[in-house]
Amino acid sequence: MHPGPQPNPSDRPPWDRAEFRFWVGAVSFVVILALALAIVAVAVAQPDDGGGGGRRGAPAGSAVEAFPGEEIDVSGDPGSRFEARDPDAPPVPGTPAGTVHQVTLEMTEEDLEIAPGLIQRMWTFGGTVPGPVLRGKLGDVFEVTIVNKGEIQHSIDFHASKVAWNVEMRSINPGESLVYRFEATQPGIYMYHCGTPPVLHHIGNGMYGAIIIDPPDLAPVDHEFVMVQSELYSAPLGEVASLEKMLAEQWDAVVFNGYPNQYVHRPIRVEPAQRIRIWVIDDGPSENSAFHVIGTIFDTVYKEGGYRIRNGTGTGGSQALDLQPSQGGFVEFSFAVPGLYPFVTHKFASAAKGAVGMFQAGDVELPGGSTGH
Ligand SMILES: [Cu+2]
Repeated sequence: MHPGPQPNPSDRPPWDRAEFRFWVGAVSFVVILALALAIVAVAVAQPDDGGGGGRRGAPAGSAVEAFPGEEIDVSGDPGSRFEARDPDAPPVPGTPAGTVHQVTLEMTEEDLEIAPGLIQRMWTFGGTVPGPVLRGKLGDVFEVTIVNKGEIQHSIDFHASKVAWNVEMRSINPGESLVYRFEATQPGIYMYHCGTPPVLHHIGNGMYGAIIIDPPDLAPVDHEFVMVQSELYSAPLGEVASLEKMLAEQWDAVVFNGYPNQYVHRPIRVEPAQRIRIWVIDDGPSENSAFHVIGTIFDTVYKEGGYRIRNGTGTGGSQALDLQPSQGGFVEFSFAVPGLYPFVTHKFASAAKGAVGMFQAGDVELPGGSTGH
């Protein structure tokens, strides 16, 4: 059987020739590759900030120039409406052990003035940075209801608790709430914070606070204060700070209770010879603390659940309470004579960025610009 005539290749239309198909394929491949590279380049130039806004399009290159942001003027004066955060510790609970503390913490995303002239979008517990200080005794139960009023997921992690990370500490969606219940079994001052990934971003944007569980034999004092040390990361008006800036450890300020130098602007009034206790916690997220009060010596230091030295037991003096992020304790001391007594983290690069406060012991003149607390 004779086969039929074979078609002559040159008789085919041009788009059906092997040579033509090869070149169409090659050109398509190059175009698709170029498009893919362009998409990758744009993605790298605009790192995702974790879903909360933040600065975009930071140029690559020098780490310092990558985050121009807003300047924090730590030496600037706060506006006339500024109110220093109350530095007093919550009162020692007079309730019997086993008391159930029912607390509701709304998790919000709102614009706050975090430094003189700087308003930015912060993520909060209870509308403030830091969140409220909680306090209880051994055996007390905390029933904390978190309510997500924000636009992204949040959660809470109490370092004072022994609970399952995947249960109580789970992230909840906007509009949802969760009850986080735990019993206080070991004394100390503990950090709490949002644990939603990236955790660094949620802590760095304001979601942290402190809870005090009193040691059973806590001595009475004349004044009891709380200082939460943390870093501030600046961002343009109404935006959250970028995760990249936090990863690079480029904080713009280091602060006690959320605002640079606030107790220099509003010194804390005490009297000479009064016994003073300061609970201190380093909520970071990344910088350490060497808490020091200028002009006195600590005779009692309690750090991470135990006394290092204790008044009247023949031990020496202490000059600084050293804390890594998420560590805490308290110091006790008095002022010998009337005067002004600054307190700092003795890591002076941080003190120069806002981690300074002032005690006014007795009726002494305040520096210019200070008004007393
Ligand atoms: Cu959060």
